[in-house]
Amino acid sequence: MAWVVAAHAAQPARYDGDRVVRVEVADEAQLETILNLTDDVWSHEFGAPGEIEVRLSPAQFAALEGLGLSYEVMIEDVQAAIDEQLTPAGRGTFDQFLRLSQVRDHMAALAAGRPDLAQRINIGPSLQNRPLEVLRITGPGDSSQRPLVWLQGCQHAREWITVMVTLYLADRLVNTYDSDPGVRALLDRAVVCVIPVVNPDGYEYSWNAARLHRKNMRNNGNGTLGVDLNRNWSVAWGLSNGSSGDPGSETYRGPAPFSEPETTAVRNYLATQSRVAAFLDIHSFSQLILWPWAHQTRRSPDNERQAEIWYDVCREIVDELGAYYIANQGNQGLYPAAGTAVDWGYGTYNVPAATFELRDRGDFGFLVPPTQIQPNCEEIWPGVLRLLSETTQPLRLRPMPVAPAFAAPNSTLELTVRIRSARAGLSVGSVQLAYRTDNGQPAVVPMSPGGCVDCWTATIPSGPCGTTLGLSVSATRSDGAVAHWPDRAFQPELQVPVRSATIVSLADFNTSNGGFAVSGANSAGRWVRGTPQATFTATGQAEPSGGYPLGSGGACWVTGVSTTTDPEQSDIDGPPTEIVSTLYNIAGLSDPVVQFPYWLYSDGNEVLAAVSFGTPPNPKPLPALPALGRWAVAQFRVRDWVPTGDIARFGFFVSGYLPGTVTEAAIDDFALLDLSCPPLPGDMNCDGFVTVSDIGGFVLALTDPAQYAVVYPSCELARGDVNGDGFVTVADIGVFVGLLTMR
Ligand code: 0X9
Ligand code: ZN
Repeated sequence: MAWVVAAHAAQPARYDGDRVVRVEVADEAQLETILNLTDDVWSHEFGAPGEIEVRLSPAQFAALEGLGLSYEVMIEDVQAAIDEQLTPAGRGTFDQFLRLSQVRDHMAALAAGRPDLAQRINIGPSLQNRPLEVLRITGPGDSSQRPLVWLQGCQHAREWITVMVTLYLADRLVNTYDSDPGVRALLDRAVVCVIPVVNPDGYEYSWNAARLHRKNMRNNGNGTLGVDLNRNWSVAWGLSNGSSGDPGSETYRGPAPFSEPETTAVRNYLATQSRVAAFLDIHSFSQLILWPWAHQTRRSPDNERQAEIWYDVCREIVDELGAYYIANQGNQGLYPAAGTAVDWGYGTYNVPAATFELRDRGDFGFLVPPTQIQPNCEEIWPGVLRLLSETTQPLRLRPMPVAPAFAAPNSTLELTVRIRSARAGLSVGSVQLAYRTDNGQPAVVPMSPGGCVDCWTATIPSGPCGTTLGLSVSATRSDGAVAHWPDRAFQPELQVPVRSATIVSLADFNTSNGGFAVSGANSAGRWVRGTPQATFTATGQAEPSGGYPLGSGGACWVTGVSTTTDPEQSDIDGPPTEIVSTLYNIAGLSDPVVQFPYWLYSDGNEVLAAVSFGTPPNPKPLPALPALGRWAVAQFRVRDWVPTGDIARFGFFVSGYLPGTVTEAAIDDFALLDLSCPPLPGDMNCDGFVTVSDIGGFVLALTDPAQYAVVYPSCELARGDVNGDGFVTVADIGVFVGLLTMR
């Protein structure tokens, strides 16, 4: 390998004429041939048949050409791309890649500028005796008991963008504390520790000697250099499926867990902290969010919780092209990796943990140009805020199954929230729902246990059409800890429009597929349209007894119709099975909502995830739907998910890997609704009420309809037809006066 030699040379290794090539391989033999050609593999997912991205020297490239495989050149000249990386895109801090010394200077400046918020801590040294510097960021006061979120970048030397994004997160937290009340509230209750460069020796080496160096700088004694720090952590360390015992390998795990000072320093520092609340390990590239386990396909016992949080984080992160990152359990989203930081963070602290893979999707790979630094920083920021919000409250509150998208006018709204806490201690009266109409005075009602496990529920009046209900829940644990939903740091209340819903389209799946089609390779338990056949496990009902509503529901989409009473017989076993809708045109709708009853049963922490697509191929993940083991109705306000564009597409994904567990899902009565308020007779100025302020409009409607249209451009003249005879005439006066005096 060129860079091993370069370690001892004065000049940096050069990659003139090297290419990064995406090769199509039809079988294992062809894959093997490519892997024998080079061990610098750039792609994160590869297998045969499929594609693999590799870096090839001119000689290796010539050899490839001799093989007759089809390929696509991603980077024409690796050295030119490297040179491009060194050309700043502008004069700002985040318009260029910073050297280690500049990163340290910037951290020092942040700490010096705001000693009340940021503290620089050396948790090192590294193997070559460089300080491992952490910025510990938190609001004034005693922070020793605050939940701590760990953000680390650059375990892998060549992943330069991770240094910049991680530094940016620290910078923005410190610099917006004064101006952003959300950031202030967060930092007043939590500690954020940021370490932009876990592998400073390797990072320096990638600047000085070998741009594409990955590992640390351990001299392995046999002429090879470096341990892969992300295979050196203790959880699942040493597995040969996902790490290597060969010192020459790019995934060499080292001689023992925590053999390296860099991983050891992180472990030792966190061991001194009272409450680790989340762990984020930032890498590049591929635009992925991967939660544990990385080392095995088997879901972790907390898979549902991890999925909930990381889908939420993922939804906040949208790149310039409008594309979302993809969130997945690590081993399914990528190859297996053993001894990783993410598995250690989760395995040790039992908290939300993830590997981020930042930009890009493979055009430049590790060599993303400086013009992408700033956008990458900005797109990650809201995701990290969301992570901080969800992991630093003492209790986790979540609407069930999802937040209501609307409330029917002059009716009632039932709200259910699930509240989970590390400790018990919620009693009746300790959970309260505050609600108000528009900006009126809030009323407070106690919520009572019910609806689902750990759930609390309350029913409130909705109010007149056209108004907005503001909802918020507070829960006080017996030890005094208080948590709010929504998180007060960001949003004082959930805004629910009070509107009438009209059905734009409804697919009941009784006689047709309703525009949905199956895709994906799953064999057992694939989606199928049919009439479910109840099955039961020891803990609940796996497959529903029929479509929704029970009794007269007919057929629906279900993940395999059982033909026996064995719950294992037609459940999902394997990778996700997927149904995707036809395209829906939502252009003319004022406030589209999708609504569907779903069934999800799991005894193995599986989740049902739905995605909506704007204009394909930019899927935005919807919240993970909770597995309730019964029919429940979910609604989504489409404009929350597809903010612009006329075309939407919806999909349902569900998977069930865990051996010996049962996972079943069903979808029925998929409806597209539109929200509006029918015109209120006599409400001539469209303020939602009939009052004396409507008299002017009413008179105008009678005497000068054309002028009425000018003065009230968004109101309908027909509102003046209060007697309902189809015309606005003097015959309406009596009824109008009656409406006024009634109020
Ligand atoms: O292999 C790694 O260490 C990470 N990818 S990278 O290209 N940045 O090296 C991924 C670690 C997490 N892996 C899985 N979840 N499978
Ligand atoms: Zn990496």
